[in-house]
Amino acid sequence: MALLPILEYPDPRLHTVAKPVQEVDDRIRQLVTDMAETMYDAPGVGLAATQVNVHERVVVIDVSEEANDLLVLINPEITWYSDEHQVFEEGCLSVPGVYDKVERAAEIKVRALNVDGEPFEFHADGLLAVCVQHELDHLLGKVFVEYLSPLKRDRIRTRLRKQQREAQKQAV
Ligand code: GNR
Ligand code: NI
Repeated sequence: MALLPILEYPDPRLHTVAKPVQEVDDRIRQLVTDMAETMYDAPGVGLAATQVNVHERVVVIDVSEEANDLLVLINPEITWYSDEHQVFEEGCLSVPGVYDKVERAAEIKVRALNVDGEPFEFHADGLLAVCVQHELDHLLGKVFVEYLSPLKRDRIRTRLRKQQREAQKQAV
């Protein structure tokens, strides 16, 4: 078990495009275990491998109230998007302290592999649909602030850079 460090915007590694997992083996299962521990510790409702600097298509999600219903998505694909959209106030563990509205499909269908390498499919709406789309964006190297205006994004970038400099000074 290990907590993994989370990359923070505007780290350029967050824009890496993840590769498909070739084989769901013990290495991937260990990554899933560590990612789940990191997500619950944060705490967050999702985490993409990209955020822990592993550029393979692995996601963990838990949107349950009790944080006891782990969903593991390996090589996930969204196979259907509803025409209807919803606006949701999003946050991201890689963009600490920033929350803003993002419009996405209200419902989706998802296909993925589980930790045994078996394919499964599900339908998602509400927070789960938001979260799956947010995490799959991470795997494509996209962070939610890229949906905001260039002005907002610039301000966020400047603010986070300053925060990171201050934190670095504290650490020395
Ligand atoms: O913990 C998280 N909460 C959240 C809230 C609204 C929309 C998306 C999210 S995902 C985020 C965790 C995270 O950064 N995942 O990549
Ligand atoms: Ni995120």
